[in-house]
Amino acid sequence: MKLYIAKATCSLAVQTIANELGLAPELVHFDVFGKSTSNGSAFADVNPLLYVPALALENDNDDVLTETVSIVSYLADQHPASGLIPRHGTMERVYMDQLLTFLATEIAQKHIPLMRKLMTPEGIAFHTNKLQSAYGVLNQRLADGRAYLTGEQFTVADAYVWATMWHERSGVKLDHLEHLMAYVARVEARESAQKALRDEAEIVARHEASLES
Ligand SMILES: N[C@@H](CCC(=O)N[C@@H](CS)C(=O)NCC(=O)O)C(=O)O
Repeated sequence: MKLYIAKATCSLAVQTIANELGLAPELVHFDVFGKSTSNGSAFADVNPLLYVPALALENDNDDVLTETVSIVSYLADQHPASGLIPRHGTMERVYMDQLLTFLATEIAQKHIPLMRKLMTPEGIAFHTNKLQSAYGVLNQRLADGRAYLTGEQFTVADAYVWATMWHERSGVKLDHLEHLMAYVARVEARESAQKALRDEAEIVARHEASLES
């Protein structure tokens, strides 16, 4: 498999889940601003919208998966014993899908126009407010002392939250949400997350060096 990633983006969620599962997809770095890839391929052929993550399965159909939620769910579903996602057909899975949709729409996508500095003052206030409320919901869930969002088991949702903690780049104050901040540190301390950061840094450095030479 080839996993297309970009620096400090939601692709870290997929890397983390792959690491949890002991998978080692070949990483390809996409430079979001310069539009080049670390292997010289045209990313538009992989995903015409130029969004990471994208996972090229290299199966008989050359399937390419996009959408963070779909990719992490697909990987975890291949390994049900990992406990990274509840099984299809259960209420736990319905609640997990609900949570993943919430993370994609109320958190990840709310950050992006803020980070890109594309908004009017009214838009900034609107998105900031929405993000603080959404993170407040997560903080409230964690207030009972649970280690992860759905209990003691680390799941795809936790990887996704960690990978999209972009509040500093968005200028959204979250320091008052103490359960959330302790939880994010807990996720970041996992070896799967640390390896994702190391692997990302390595391929970004290699790509940058190749562009300079
Ligand atoms: N709907 C996609 C969106 C992914 C997305 O927003 N990716 C960002 C990085 S987190 C990206 O590739 N941005 C590149 C760009 O905007 O040009 C998903 O949920 O996976």
